[in-house]
Amino acid sequence: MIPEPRLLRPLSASYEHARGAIVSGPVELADAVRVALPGLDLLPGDSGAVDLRHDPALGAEAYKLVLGSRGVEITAGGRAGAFYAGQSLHQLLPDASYRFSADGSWTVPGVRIEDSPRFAWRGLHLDVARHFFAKREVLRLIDLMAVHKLNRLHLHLADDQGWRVESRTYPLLTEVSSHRPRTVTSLRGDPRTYDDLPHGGFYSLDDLTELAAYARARGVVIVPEIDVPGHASAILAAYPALGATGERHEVLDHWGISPAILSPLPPTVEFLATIFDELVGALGETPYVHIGGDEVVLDRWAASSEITAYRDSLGLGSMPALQSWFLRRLADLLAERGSRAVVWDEAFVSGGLRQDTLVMPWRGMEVGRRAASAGHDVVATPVFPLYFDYAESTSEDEPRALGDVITVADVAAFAPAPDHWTDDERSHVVGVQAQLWSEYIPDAGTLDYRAWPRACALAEVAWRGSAGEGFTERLKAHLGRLDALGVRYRPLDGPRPW
Ligand code: TNX
Repeated sequence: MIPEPRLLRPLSASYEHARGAIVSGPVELADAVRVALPGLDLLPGDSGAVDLRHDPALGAEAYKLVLGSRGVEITAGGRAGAFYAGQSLHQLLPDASYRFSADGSWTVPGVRIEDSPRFAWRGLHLDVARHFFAKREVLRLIDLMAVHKLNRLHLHLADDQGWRVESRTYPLLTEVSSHRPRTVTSLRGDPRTYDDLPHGGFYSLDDLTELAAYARARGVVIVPEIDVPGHASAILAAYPALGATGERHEVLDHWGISPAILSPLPPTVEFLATIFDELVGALGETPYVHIGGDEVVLDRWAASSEITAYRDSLGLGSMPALQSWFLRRLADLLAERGSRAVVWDEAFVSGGLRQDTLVMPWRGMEVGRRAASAGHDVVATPVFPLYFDYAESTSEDEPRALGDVITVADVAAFAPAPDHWTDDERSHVVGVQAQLWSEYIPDAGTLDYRAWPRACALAEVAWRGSAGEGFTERLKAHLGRLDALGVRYRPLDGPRPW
């Protein structure tokens, strides 16, 4: 199984799974099991092959599962635990159970499982700004995350190259900023572009509502990101007055760090407050909102007399201090809306964050350790080995990617909360997340190829804390499930299967 359960004991009796098996127990838990096994026509009923019980003493994501001649007994701490018990049951059935044509009658060896996750945050980040992914592609990614007991989908909704969500208050964000033109002639064929073609797309607020509900039913929380105050060219193509200079920018047609930056003045804060209202309104309960804070070029703040005067009026001594003040202001607004802010690590380094802000150390775990020892919760996100936009080998047959190599084995060897940290530092590591930046992920096929099977290793580390015994062998067997699911993963020995 991937991820491997904490405790798994074979039993001598076997379990016979029949088509149309009845699931009984508390309605919400039974529903979760049925959602976890979508192709198998499980039916609700008073007593039957799969029997569920709620045990509040278990954690919400914890479960016990016994498969034997009396059927399946599941004890779950909550809906998520029941869902994960269903996923584990699914993995105990043959690979064919993942096909829509599954006929649903099998005999499998009995087993007893007791399971719960090591980390609360088991995430994948998807950059829908550089290349847009259609709603149905995101729904499918949620399905695949659920199979692997991953539970946070971080959607990077805004960057220099595109704004990807409807705003009813600021309609130009989609009219102007959700698409970018063909690359300008001087950059055609430059490695800072992908294919020089026009590109666009966005989710309506109703799409977000649908995504959030679909995700929630599968234990996945959507974490929206609006990256500010840098990475803001797309916003400034629509509403230039929100920028430091007031000048109009273009939606960028190439990658890299742009000097475009939002102003920290009150109109920008009001704009973002409205965007947060719309996001939280559409997503429903939104425990986390990511506000970026990475790769900010502060030159244009320093060059603005209005911004300098504003900084002085706040009694702040430097532009980095003003940036911290700005991000803290946004985190306060989010707190009023019931959400915690999440930031990339530069925002921690410039100081002044709210204590409850989560930090994502992308530049390496040393800065993550500093954030943890300063009392911030940390989600491990270092480039190596968690940037899944990077290639898996130097073969010329790999699809075009960023330079470095990150293998499945690198991911499996990763320790999110290293042994040499203090207990206090380790206790602040709430999870681990891989990043799918999409400069070089232009479509759903390449997304599959970059994500899988590296995300299987991520799931193993996120669920268990470290890869369990026999991971490589279990992964080889697990690929049969991905085949049945139609995932265009990267084969272990090399570039591409199709
Ligand atoms: C750095 S990680 C970025 C992204 C790029 C990525 C490419 C981070 C917060 N910023 O804007 O897409 O590298 O790997």
